[in-house]
Amino acid sequence: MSKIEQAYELAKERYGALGVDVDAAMAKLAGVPISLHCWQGDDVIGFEDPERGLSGGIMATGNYPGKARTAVELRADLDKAYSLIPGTHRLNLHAIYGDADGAKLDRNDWQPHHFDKWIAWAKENNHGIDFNPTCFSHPLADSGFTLASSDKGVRDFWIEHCRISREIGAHIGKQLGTACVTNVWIPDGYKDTPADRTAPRQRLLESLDQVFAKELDPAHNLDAVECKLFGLGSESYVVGSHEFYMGYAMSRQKVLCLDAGHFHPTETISDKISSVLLYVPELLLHVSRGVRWDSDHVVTLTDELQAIMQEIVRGDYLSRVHIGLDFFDASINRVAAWTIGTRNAIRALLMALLEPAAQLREMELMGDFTGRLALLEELKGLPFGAVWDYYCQQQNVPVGMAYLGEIRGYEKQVLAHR
Ligand code: RNT
Ligand code: ZN
Repeated sequence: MSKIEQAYELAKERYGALGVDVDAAMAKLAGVPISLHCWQGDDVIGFEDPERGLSGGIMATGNYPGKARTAVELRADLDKAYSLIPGTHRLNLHAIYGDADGAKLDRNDWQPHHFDKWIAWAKENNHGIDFNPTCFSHPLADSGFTLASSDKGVRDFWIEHCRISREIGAHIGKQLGTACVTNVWIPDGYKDTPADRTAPRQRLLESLDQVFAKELDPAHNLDAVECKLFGLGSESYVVGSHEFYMGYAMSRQKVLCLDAGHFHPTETISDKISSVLLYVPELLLHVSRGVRWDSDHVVTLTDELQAIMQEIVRGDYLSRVHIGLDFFDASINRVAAWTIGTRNAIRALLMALLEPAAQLREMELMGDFTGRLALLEELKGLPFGAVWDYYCQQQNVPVGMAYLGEIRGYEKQVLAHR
């Protein structure tokens, strides 16, 4: 027996004594896909025009060498990341990442067939795909407004883009046999105090109703909407606030997207999950990490990450929550950023699956809050790492820091030559 197996056997005994079935937890974990966001691979630039900088109140800082410049490079980088992450996972694509064989297309030129290479690649590797209209980084978004613009021409342009994006999503979902979650996020907002908070929200509501007017088969495409508190340059007012989209998703029965970095700094999304799922059919999570003004740091194993995964598991919501990631760090190796962030999300999910749920619930119902506190704290010291290592080995991915050696090799052989 290897050291990893020995440690695993001992860990299994410890968890077993609490009534936790470790093998069942790992089997369940293996069935949960995480949607990796393509945009970590090139700092949210896309393939329309590399000269067109990132706008929309989001920003990637750093100039670590080796970012992907083409769809072929991006897929190669993703393949590398997926090979270091246990399990089978999805890809979250933005519209600006269509693959038109290098031809320059503008925003509303993208059609479903421009994503066929992504679809073929996904089929080969068993990845589902999710999608996003790109309502930023474009001259018609320079005013800071898209779907909520006071200019009808601008509004119509973005309505059309969002409509096509849903069709692309449905095309992808149909081809892959797994529904594509198409998530609408827009940057619209004001830097300084608005005189009218109402009109832009009324316009956004009308635009969204137009975007979603055509019914699409939910087996192919699921519509999601994402709120935000503020962005760079939209510090005072964001049209698509939490209340706006919560109301929208509830009244239209859409998927609500909660981004962990889009709320007040001390506000957490973990506590929202069980509330909103009483009223919306499904959730999309953008698992991220806010640090001061930035909402998109690489996901680390924080208390909040663990709380999010605990909520999903404790509430038995795995079938109603789509777990996606959303961070972009251009100051470190981008393949490492994906790998570290995704492995952390999966680690936190495994920790949640290893909870002695029945016992904790029982204590709570009996009013034994002392016991609940004691057990929750004891769990933090259990040999969780031994189970994680064994899971990685079982899934044929590097155990522990060994993934970093692989990334360093890839950097030398591939990234350094870009
Ligand atoms: C921006 C939103 C949104 C984006 C992506 C690139 O604050 O979080 O999800 O990060 O669309
Ligand atoms: Zn997001």
